[in-house]
This record gives sequence, structure tokens and C-alpha cells, in this order.
Amino acid sequence: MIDAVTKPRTKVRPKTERPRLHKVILVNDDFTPREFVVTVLKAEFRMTEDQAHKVMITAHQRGVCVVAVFTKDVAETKATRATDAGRAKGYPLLFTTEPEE
Ligand code: TYC
Repeated sequence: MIDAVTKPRTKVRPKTERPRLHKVILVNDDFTPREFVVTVLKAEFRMTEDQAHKVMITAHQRGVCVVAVFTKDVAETKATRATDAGRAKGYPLLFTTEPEE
């Protein structure tokens, strides 16, 4: 009987915030060949030729381009792998990450 008074009738659901997503950003440089940038975007970010070409051209013209958003760990891993792919060929190709607002 006392239970009927004291038990909450609904489950407590503490509000949890979703983890912020992080952007992977492609940075332009004067040395990495365009076709190599496209190849890395296709391999590391599973883009089509068309998608990769658009992202590469945007970075080329504007200085930077957002490639995609992921959880922090995935964004950092992909940015590092993609940057390392350029370094392995002696290119200064750079991918950075930053949290989404
Ligand atoms: N600017 C380079 C060139 O003219 C191509 C390039 C594009 C390099 C985008 C990096 O993020 C980049 N060869």
C-alpha cells in the first residue's frame, strides 16, 4: 500500500548529451598533386571520384574544406592516416580536426 504512494510511476531517464562530433578538415598546399589528394580522399574517406574531386577543388580554391564529421577518435585516426599517406610520398598534405559547434 505504501509502495503505491512512494514508487515513481515512470522510469527515471537522466538526460545524456550526445558526444560532440569532430570535423576532418583538408588543408590546401602548393605541392601535393591534385590527383594524389583525390586518391587519399577516396581511400580513407570512402568517397567517389566526384565527391573527392569536389572536396579537393574546394580546399584548393578556398584554403580548407570540411571532408566529413565523425566521433573524436575516428576523426583523429582518419586525419592522421590521411596525413601520413601524404608524408610517405614526401608531400606536405595535411588533414586536421576540430569539434563541431
Ligand atoms: N594545391 C595543390 C596543387 O595545385 C592541390 C591540392 C588541393 C593540395 C587540395 C592540397 O588540400 C589540398 N597541386
